[in-house]
Amino acid sequence: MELKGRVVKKLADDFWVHINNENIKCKPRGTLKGSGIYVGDIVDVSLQNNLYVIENLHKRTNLLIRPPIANLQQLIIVISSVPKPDYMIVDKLILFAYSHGITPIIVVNKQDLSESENEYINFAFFNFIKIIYVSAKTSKNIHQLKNVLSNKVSAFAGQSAVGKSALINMLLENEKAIEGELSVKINRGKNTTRHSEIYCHDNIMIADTSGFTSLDERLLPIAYFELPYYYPDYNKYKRECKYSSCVHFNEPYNDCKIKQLVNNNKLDKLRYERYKKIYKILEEKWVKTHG
Ligand SMILES: Nc1nc2c(ncn2[C@@H]2O[C@H](COP(=O)(O)OP(=O)(O)OP(=O)(O)O)[C@@H](O)[C@H]2O)c(=O)[nH]1
Ligand SMILES: [Mg+2]
Ligand SMILES: [Zn+2]
Repeated sequence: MELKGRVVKKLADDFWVHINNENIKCKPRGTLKGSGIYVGDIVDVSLQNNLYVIENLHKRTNLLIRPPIANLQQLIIVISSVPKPDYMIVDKLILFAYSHGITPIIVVNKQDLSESENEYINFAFFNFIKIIYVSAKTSKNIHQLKNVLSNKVSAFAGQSAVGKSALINMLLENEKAIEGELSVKINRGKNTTRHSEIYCHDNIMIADTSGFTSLDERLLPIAYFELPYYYPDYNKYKRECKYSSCVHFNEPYNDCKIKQLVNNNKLDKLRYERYKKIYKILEEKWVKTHG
């Protein structure tokens, strides 16, 4: 009999597969050894001589290299009023998610703080993305967050001290005593390898992927001229730019609808400035690698 489940933990040649609310320790079948089964992979498992064996690896929807995880579905971008939001990090994380086929969701934490402290929270221009306002301290809207997380594999990302650990601990109901950073760093010379794991509680699956916080735009798998494609708020008006290949950058003002909308405050000026910054970084990277 074959069982289907998700790999939630990997240590050397041992894999733990989540089946029927249990993590079952498995060994890969001979031909799958060393073939790169990742945390997050969907596998078929059979029982042979009292040993669980991974028989088959299902096709992935995506694979992240750093941190190593397969089939991630949602990226929960946490922000708060204290520390003040860094919208460049938010934009880069959104871009990271879209460019890997992952759905980004913004969670604004610390809603228990007074309004005056929330003055830096302004997502008026982020109407293309789901935004949930919560408090890990008072549990406000946590059920809403749980709904969004249910039956999906999600990872949390965002600046330090916004409350990622506080939220995760609450969601997993302290099933695991997760202290501080979820990730364990294994130092091997110069390279830091991150160990990944998926924590399951009820139907919530949270990947330990704190590597996202120090997101490096050089890891973005996109060419500079593809950048506008990953801005749903710009894509909406794409047909209104004079040229279909418009990247809303060096084109004349009169030919670019996005520039006009930014100028008329219909699109966020600051997000557009950040767009241009990211564009330049990606362009420099392109020139370096393509001559
Ligand atoms: N007022 C308030 N404080 C919170 C809330 N959630 C977390 N905090 C506090 O914010 C601080 C940082 O929370 P953490 O959960 O450690 O933040 P983090 O995002 O995991 O930070 P890193 O692990 O450094 O990336 C702690 O002192 C928490 O007690 C909240 O909803 N309201
Ligand atoms: Mg933390
Ligand atoms: Zn344009």
